[in-house]
Amino acid sequence: MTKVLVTGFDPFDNEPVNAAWEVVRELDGVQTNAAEIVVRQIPTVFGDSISRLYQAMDDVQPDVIVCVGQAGGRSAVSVERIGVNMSDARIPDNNGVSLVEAPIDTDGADGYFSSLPVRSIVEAIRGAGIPAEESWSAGTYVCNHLLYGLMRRLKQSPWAERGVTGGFIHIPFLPEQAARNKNAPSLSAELVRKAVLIAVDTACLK
Ligand code: PCA
Repeated sequence: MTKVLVTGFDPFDNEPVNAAWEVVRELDGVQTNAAEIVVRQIPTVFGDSISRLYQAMDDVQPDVIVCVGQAGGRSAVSVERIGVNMSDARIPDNNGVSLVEAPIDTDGADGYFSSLPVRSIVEAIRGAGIPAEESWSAGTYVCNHLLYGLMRRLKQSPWAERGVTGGFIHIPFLPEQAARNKNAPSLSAELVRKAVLIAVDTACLK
């Protein structure tokens, strides 16, 4: 059975909930056809988000890692292609830190691609009747920061030798959030949870 670490963030930017956490929190301990899921929460904080993820990876020793974040304003489940070596935030993180044009790793590569089967995941989610898309930008806030940190580590020992794969999925607001944010699109937690499970199984079967 493939062990999958799924993460979601705590609320940020004055929202009382984070759609990603509401969706993934209920997946802890769930077994699918292909996977055994362990869920961890990640703080919406530069730096700490990456160290918390690394801690979770060391504890759980997963074969696959799927990080999930909220992208208010997007209308589909967005499977991210790449994390870039730049933090440039419109709003401070949950520790009050604002980063502007700040490299994540001054010696690091410009970007790292997700190693999830992005195209197959998007097709499988759409096949289940849930809107999904490939995305070529995870933004320049904490989600991109985490994706960059994840993929940088998966290139290193022992993760690379073990063939551990990972990547990032952005999700729209929940309906209750869209009700407070004028004209924002939304998807229900149930649908997005189904999409995340499809992503997990598709990643495990590849
Ligand atoms: N979304 C933010 C950070 C935390 C989250 O859920 C982002 O898109 O960067």
